[in-house]
Amino acid sequence: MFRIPVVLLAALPAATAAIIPRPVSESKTAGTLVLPKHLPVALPDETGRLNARILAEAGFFPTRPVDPAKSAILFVKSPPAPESSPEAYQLDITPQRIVIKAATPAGQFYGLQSFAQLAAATKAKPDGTKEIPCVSITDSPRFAWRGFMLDEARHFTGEEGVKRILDAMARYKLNRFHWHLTDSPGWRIEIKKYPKLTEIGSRGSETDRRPGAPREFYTQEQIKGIVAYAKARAITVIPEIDMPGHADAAVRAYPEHDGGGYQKPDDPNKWPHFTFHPAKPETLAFLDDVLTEVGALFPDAGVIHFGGDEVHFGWGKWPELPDVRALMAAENLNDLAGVETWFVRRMAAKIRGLGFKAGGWDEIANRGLPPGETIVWWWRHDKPDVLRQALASGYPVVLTPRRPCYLDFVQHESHQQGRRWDGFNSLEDCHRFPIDLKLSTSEERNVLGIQGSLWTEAAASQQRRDFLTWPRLIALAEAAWTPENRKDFTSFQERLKPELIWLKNHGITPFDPFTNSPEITDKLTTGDDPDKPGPSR
Ligand code: TNX
Repeated sequence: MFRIPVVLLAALPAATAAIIPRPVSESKTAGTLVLPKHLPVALPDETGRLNARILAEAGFFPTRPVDPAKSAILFVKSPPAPESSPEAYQLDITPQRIVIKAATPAGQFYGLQSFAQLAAATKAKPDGTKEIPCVSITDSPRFAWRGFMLDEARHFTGEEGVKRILDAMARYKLNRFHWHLTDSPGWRIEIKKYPKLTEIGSRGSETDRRPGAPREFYTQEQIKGIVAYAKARAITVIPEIDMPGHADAAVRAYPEHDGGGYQKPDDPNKWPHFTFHPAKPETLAFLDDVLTEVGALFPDAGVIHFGGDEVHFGWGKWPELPDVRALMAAENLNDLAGVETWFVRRMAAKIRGLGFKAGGWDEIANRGLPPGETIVWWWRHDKPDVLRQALASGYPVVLTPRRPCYLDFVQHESHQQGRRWDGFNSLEDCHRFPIDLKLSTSEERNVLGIQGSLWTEAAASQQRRDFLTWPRLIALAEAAWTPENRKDFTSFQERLKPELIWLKNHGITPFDPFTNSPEITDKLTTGDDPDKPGPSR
């Protein structure tokens, strides 16, 4: 049995270490390991300081040993096993030392994170030493993609908040940060060739439409810093530049690229310039230039997400545009869906030409894009056939259906602000996902993984964004990592309790499902939701 705080002891089943996400296998081995507070440890150089901080949080002051062979933690680079994930690790706590075996820096990092969580749960003795029961943990993720999407366009988070998120993601072995950087209210990424995108397009938010609102965006230097910060934590940052819809902010800066939009009867500001012009050569060249700069900023992303969602809401003006008419005639396109397909193929080809896979929301799944070079994000939970068809066509799919993966949905029946759609997204729903999809073995092979997505129309403050994200993102992290036969919601809840404190110590105040802490709401006009049938909320 592990030594963990007495409050938790009673409820935990045997051989459940205080680790989230729950490892694939753990077995108790003989003896205990006694560790001094001043832990002699030779840490891998690249991430030495970060790893030292992680150990410090677990109650140790790491010191460099004179003889590296005497290190309390031994990092062993094992050869990658053919069938195993590159993120796999083995953590052995023996009476002599801790041994972390992994084929990659990510695996090493996860082994250390698991050890740190486990050690943090072991109380120090009065002399500062910790006595840790020996254990052998073998672990690897169920899914390669364990993600979080942040919508920066509706309300801006900024560098400090993003780094806080990345720290917490790393703790729960989440490895993809999908950065929704552009949308109708704001453009958040500096593009050197088109400075007005940030001079004009970055002003304002969902709830602040003043043309003179402050600019909120990331400079290219900040982006490089955040990408490196993420990389040190085994997280890949995936940029999203949404097109041809959700383009109002860019079009505000460069009206010559306007493809028209739609007018909401109750709000004339929403969103009359929703689309980029889908057929004008200058607009296509402009988008090519934007994607080229984006590609250079995210060299390791592997995929550039180019949106592709909800286009038909805003294409009403397309038939009036001479370039669209000319394109339809030249390419034999019968309708606007054909124009959309043409545009999607055109931009996906550009992205592939830059050396990336092209990623998009599930509307791109039936446009004949090459499965080996395309990634589909399934989001329309009410269209399971779209998921099935995408998987059957061979597309790798990221699962982020509104139910239960959208974090702008409410998480407790008592909550008043946020979305509902045939119910809401409870902590348990997040943890349970994706079993109810009944994925076949062959379907699951094409599922890249799971992602929690935070849309921020109804989240103007950092406090509210944190409240919506946590702790549900931890439940999704366990859903994405832990195999079905090791998932247990009761055990999860017990292991979650100390994490609420960890989050608070890191400047994040989560919803507390155990006390049903008061809902954190923002004063705002509620967000745009053109896709939802019937009354909006
Ligand atoms: C749909 S998800 C959208 C977003 C909204 C979200 C609100 C997707 C691809 N499009 O633009 O923010 O719903 O929940």
